[in-house]
Amino acid sequence: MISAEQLERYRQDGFIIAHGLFSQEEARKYIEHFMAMRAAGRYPGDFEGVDPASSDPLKQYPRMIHMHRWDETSLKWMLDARLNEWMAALLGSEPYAVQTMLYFKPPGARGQALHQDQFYLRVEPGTCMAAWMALDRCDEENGCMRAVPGSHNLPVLCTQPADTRVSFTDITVPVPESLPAVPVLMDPGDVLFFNGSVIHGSYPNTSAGRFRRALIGHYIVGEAEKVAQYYHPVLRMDGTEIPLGTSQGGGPCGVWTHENGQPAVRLIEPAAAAAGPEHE
Ligand SMILES: O=C(O)CCC(=O)C(=O)O
Repeated sequence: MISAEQLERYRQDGFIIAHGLFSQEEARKYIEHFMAMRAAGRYPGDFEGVDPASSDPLKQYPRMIHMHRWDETSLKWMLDARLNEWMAALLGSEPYAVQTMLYFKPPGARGQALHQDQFYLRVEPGTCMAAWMALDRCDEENGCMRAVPGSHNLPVLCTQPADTRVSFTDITVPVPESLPAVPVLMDPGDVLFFNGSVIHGSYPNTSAGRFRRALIGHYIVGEAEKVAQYYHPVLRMDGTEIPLGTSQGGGPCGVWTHENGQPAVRLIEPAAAAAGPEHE
């Protein structure tokens, strides 16, 4: 169960690791399951964000998206009571489940540039929540997650082109030097929870032979009325479907400025900001 200290940490940073929420043995079984599935064939969404003409290691191990729509193991994991209990404690009520993803991140693979999930999910009202479970030990060498503490109350920021030599996605959000994205070190079975405003991403896997596999669920707050089209159908945590509306992209986005010598964010109209893709 989540402690008062962990809740306070989440309130301050916008993210928290539930250490050992799943066992190392469970993580090992998920690795076996998804590696076998990856080897067995192709799935919808495989090559989104990956140039199939390149020699990118991600071409051999593209991430999987929305597996819960066709894989029972993924569906069961997404709705697992342990994830629900943590998110209900962090959010104040049970979330709805909208997405699963499996990142293989083999040695040599690029990372994913810093971004905010709410840019893609467009939850209204409220925000989204990620449950990011490490299947391998994740550290700086194999491109662990990075997150900016305290970014959880920011609005959706305006995006910029990313450096695609180190990121397989092509947009990013800038962060002031005084707000570094800190490495999030995790062991197999640990779950990182973070809300939709938290600026996060990862650098390349520079290890010689270590994968950095992660099983990821995206959820939305229980009071939400709308989410972007790509994330429908929306499921309650008992697996039943709940009809929600569809949100549209656009609207003002934030740019960094300074107030009293501290970084602050000012909202500008979307015409002045770069357009982005419709989903992650
Ligand atoms: O695993 C990563 O490197 C990034 C994952 C991510 O950005 C996400 O789950 O939203």
